[in-house]
Order: sequence, then structure tokens, then C-alpha cells
Amino acid sequence: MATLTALERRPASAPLAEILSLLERDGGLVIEGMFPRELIDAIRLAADRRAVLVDPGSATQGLGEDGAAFVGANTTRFSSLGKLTPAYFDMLDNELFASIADAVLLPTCGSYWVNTAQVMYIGPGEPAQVLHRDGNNWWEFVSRTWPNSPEVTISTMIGLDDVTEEVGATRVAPGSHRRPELQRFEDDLETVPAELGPGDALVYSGQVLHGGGANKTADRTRRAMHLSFVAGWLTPEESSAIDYTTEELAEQSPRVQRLLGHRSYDPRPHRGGGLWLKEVKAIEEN
Ligand SMILES: O=C(O)CCC(=O)C(=O)O
Repeated sequence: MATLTALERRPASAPLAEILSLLERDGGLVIEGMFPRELIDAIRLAADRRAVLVDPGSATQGLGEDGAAFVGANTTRFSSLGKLTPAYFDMLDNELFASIADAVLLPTCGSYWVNTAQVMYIGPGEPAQVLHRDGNNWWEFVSRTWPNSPEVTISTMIGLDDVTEEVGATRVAPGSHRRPELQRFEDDLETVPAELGPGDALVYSGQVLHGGGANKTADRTRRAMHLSFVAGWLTPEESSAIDYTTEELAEQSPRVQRLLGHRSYDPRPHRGGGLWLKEVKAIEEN
């Protein structure tokens, strides 16, 4: 018996305060047209070219049984997207995502950086992924502070194509970010699919339960990607910083350089000091 209504959807031009209040209330919402179509087309083209060279599943990741099920036997995942197309750097410079991330994360950190930027192509017949909270990546912190943990990460799933329920749109349990009694593996929890068009994004809290949907088709791939940021004092899931040299990022904006770990972390912005130094000096913004 379905009692939940679909996640709220807003255009990228909606007032930031409204977007933040829906994010706070439901734990996630869909922002339509968050990324320009030409940027998405460039990323999809590069991702499609790469996807045919990557084996689906977890064979190369050395994961146990739970981990292998989590990443999906017929799901193709890869990252280091700036190596595939410069459009990725434009994606990182998205003003709306920066405003949302500033509002959600800056209360608990001086700055934040990329956690994961990963293409997630769910293949035909893949079962639904287990529901989980992205914030649990930092379990040592979350388990000691739950249920009063501050937000340390903010996530998006971005449509590179039409992402329908049938092909495996991300499933979200609205309001579960405010239900500490719910834990991982709540398979019977009621969820709603976050359907996306190309350039739409599901923006969601690190505390909301969600998971990849089942791909019920015989021959279609769910083409989407994940982009998330994490507080600068935490270790990201992916080591983006070592993907790029200083020279490769020289033409990128200070924001992109910071997101990719090519700036130092200042816990008290503009007051000096800091972490992630180079030769005992801060790698500073221009
Ligand atoms: O593929 C999806 O829709 C969600 C994937 C996800 O949440 C994850 O792998 O952490």
C-alpha cells in the first residue's frame, strides 16, 4: 500500500531558501535542469565511450560479499571523470550546487571537497541496491554522534539520460534522515523513485536512506552519475587529488582546484593556519 507521494521537484531557478527548506524537510528533492544540456551531453558521450571498456561489478575492487552486492554485479562504475572530459570541471563549478553545499556543510567545516564523482550505469536485470545513508562512510564519527550528527556530506544523482523507475531511478525514503531508529538494510521501507531527465539532479542529505533502483528492463541501461562533497576534515571516498597534477588544473577556477584537493584546508577561513599543506605552506586561493 503506497502512502508516500513523489519527491518534490523544483526548477533550478527556484529560490535557494525553498530548495533548502525542502531538503531539510524531506531529505531530498529533484532539481530540474540543474546542469546545462550541452554539459550533460559531453559527459554522457565521454562516459559511454569509457563504459564499454569497464567490467561491470566489483571484480577489481576486492570487496566482500556485501560490498559486491552493494556495487551491483551488472552495474558499471568509474570515476576520474576529468580525465575523460573537461566538461566535468564545469560540472564542479555549478553555482547552485555550490550554494546548497555552502548552506549545508559550511556550518561544520572551513571548506569541503569532492567525495565521489562516479558514473553509475545500472545494467538490465540488476536488483535494487540496499538502502543506506551516505554519511555512514564516516562511521566512527556518525556512530558517536548519532542521532545528532551534523551533515558532513551532500550528494546528488544526476541524470545523463532519461532515468525512469523502470531502468532503476534512485529510490529514496523521504523523511528517513529524521528517523534515527531506521538503520541500514531496511528493505521493506517505503521508498519513492527519483525520476530524472538529462541534467536533472536528485539532491539529497547524507542522512537520508536511499539506494539504486532495480533495472527491470531486458536491454536498457540506467545512465546517471553521482557527485557528492564532504567536509574538508574528512577523508573522501575517492582520492581525486592524486588524479590531477597542479599543471593540469592551472586553468581551473579556485573552486574547482579546492574541490579537487589542490588547495589547503583552513578550519577557520581567512584566519590562517590549516591542514593539507605543501612544504609546510598553505596552498592558497588566488
Ligand atoms: O545508483 C544509485 O541510484 C544510487 C547509488 C548509491 O547510492 C551508491 O552506490 O552509494
